[in-house]
Amino acid sequence: MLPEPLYKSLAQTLADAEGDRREIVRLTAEYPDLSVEDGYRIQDELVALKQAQGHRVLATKMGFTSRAKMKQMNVNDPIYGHVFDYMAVDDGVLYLHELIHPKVEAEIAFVLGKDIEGPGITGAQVLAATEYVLPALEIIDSRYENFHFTLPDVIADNTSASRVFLGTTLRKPDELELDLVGVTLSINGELRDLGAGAAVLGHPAHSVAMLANMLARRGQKLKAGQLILTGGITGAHPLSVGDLVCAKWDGLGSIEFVVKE
Ligand code: OOG
Ligand code: MG
Repeated sequence: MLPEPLYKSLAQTLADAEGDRREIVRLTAEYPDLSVEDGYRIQDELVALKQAQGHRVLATKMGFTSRAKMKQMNVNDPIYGHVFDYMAVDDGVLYLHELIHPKVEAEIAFVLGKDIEGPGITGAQVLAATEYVLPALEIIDSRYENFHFTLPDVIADNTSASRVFLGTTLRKPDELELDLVGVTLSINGELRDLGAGAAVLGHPAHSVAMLANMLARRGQKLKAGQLILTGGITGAHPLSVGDLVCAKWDGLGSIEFVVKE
């Protein structure tokens, strides 16, 4: 536990780093005892701060739900965070001057048709409550130097949430075998990464179930209409000016964007 006012001031430090596009040293360098619970308390303050600025939560996101991501970032536990409305990009252009050191990863997103309240939620219950699924490319942009962080740090930093591109192909979950949906991620016509839905906890619906169960521990639930990113199927790939990024999902269409200065 940290002294109460520190949660807010650390959230402000992270928000300032995002606003100033400046890397900071991970919080655990100064507060080595920071716990996962502390991380979520700071994240809560960050959400409150953004909402006070007039921003809205657009989606809830899961992170570190695939082996590819856990291995890449050297962590073992799934985490959740929030994607705000200002993070959605809809003109196919990612501007690097707005960001620090962004990376792209391919995901599958869910939109719920019914509320889901844990604990004890299963993937089958999630699928029964899902209105549709769609593809998403998440842009993560850790506010920490070189993406160096521990689990409490990255939770406090809202799980590196930065931008999102949502696909326009919506499918009912029973129209696809989501675990078998293949995805390819190419940059400048060159295949960079690939995977299948099963990379995410065996099935992306398990990620939503886990989120519902994690939220239940904090007395929260998932609501009808809620958008959820289930976590990177592929690893995350750094971006440079001029890159043309194209990802394709079997049965869920594709998403393309260009990276500009
Ligand atoms: C944290 C974000 C993780 C995912 O899909 O695994 C994440 C990070 O890798 O910086 O969004
Ligand atoms: Mg992600």
